[in-house]
Amino acid sequence: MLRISYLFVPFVSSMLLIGCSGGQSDGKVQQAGAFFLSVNTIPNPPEVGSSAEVVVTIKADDQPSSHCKVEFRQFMPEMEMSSDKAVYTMVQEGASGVYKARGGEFSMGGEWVLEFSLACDGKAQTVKFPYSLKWPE
Ligand SMILES: [Cu+2]
Repeated sequence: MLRISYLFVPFVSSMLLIGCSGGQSDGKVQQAGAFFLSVNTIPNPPEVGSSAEVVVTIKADDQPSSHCKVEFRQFMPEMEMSSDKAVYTMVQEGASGVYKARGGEFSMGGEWVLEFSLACDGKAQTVKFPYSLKWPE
């Protein structure tokens, strides 16, 4: 009995680890000065051939930052595309610190960047989140 539970413990903890890293890839977090941006896309990851709804949650000192102006661009860093310059203005739900916008089509598989520009305290900052998208099978 003792032996069985001994074997069982590593199994359970590796399951927890898998669950944990899965959760992390759902929402990427980066810091810009005092602000923490957590980004999600629906679908996650975005799919080639369609657009995605982009949701960013901004916090400072663990509190929602509801006074930001947020927009983003999406582009492939390795090539120039006509869609590079499109800017999507994000709209906040109430004072939640959660900002949303639907971007443009992810027209190709490969490396993409979602580049957020946020102005929360007068000073504008940009943060880049990389996405590696697979061509559909
Ligand atoms: Cu491309």
